[in-house]
Amino acid sequence: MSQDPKPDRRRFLAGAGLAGLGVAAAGVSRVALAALPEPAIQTSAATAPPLQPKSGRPYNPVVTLNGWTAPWRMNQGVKEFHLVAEPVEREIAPGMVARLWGYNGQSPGPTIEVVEGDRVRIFVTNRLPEHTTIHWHGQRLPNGMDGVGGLTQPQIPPGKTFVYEFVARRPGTFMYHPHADEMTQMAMGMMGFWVTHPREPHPHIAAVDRDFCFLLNAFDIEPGSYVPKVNTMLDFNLWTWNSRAFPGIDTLNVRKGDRVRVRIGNLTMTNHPIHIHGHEFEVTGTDGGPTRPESRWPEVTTDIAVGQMRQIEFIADEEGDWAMHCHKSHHTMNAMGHDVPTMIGVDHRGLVEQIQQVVPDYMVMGERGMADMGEMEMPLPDNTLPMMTGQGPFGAIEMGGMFTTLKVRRGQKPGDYSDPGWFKHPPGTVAREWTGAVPAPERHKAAGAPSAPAVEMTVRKPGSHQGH
Ligand SMILES: [Cu+2]
Repeated sequence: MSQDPKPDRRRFLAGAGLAGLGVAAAGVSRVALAALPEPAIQTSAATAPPLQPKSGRPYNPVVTLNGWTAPWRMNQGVKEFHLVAEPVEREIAPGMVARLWGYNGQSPGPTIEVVEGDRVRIFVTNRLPEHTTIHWHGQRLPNGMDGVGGLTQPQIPPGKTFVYEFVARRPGTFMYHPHADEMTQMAMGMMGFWVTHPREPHPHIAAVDRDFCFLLNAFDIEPGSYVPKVNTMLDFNLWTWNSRAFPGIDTLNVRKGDRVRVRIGNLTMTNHPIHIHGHEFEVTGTDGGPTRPESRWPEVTTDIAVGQMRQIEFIADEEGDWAMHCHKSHHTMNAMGHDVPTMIGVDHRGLVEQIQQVVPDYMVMGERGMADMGEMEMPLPDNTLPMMTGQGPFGAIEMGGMFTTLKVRRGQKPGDYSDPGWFKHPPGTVAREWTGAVPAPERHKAAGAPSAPAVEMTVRKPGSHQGH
């Protein structure tokens, strides 16, 4: 993990404000007072360590998976942020870079963390080729600050800076995204996370040891290209957490016994059942705020619908490397041609390489199923991720997309978010091959057959499938 916010040298002067701020305190230049907060720019897709608050009310900061928290400045009691909407380059996973739109150098933009009751002022500079706005999803605020272009404000033209200002009235988990040419701008990756921490201990908000957050998003980027197709409605080929796909998503590294909170927001166009192995969790918060304790129940998968936020919490009391993923299996794969025929039972050795010389993104299922694809190094077009990939301590993990690992370790120090490596299983606790006798199944004897004939399958599934 490394935090690498490079302060941008470019300064923005509020021209109209210069005269009005003439009554500066001695020793503070008028220019300094009039200048907007310098926008911090992030160039790295690594998970930044939590940003401990140096000013304003204290709180326990979150960790944004493959993201970071925006720094702020206090200006006469107001927390000031500066977001710059601009084209960015985002590494989706090692081996693939996407040309997206985002904020302050990355997609998603930085997480904004404030405390209940804070007055927040956000300068938004538009460096996109078209107008934009920011909608503060889920917040209680004056109607004119809601960021719906045409309805509650004029859109922010290219090159201009607008100011939003409101009090963060209720604690909880929020998101921000444009409400201007929304389909295009969200398909291009414009979004960010917002956390409002409680001002004082809240009966429905537990103190936690680790507090993670990320957004669910999705892109349709043709193999070999860099820019998302913005008109795709459902058939995306890159299912991402904070614009990262497995094996590019960082692991959630926790100490055994930690109370862990994970905040997830969904800005894709479909639902995602998020599943954690080895532990039960409770949904402790939704879009509307913290849930009442008597309304909670234990579960291992929670569905997060479009535009929703969920806060889940659990005690990480089982050591190991636990899978954490979307349970739609098409969402744990990377760019796949959706119109590939099923080829189980068909011998097509050597054919793929030949066809790919003519049709670069041609892919087929393996003849014995899909698992072959997790192991073999298929010839791929440039800037494309393998459909199923990742190496674990026991071989190919055969995943992509919305998949990562929750790593629970006894020895993980409080505040240490670094990757502890693979889990070392105690002797005798790993599934192993049975080497004793294997009796024939009873049902074959009952039917009078000595053994069942080997099943030969030749399947061809025509047509493309939409809507997953
Ligand atoms: Cu999903």
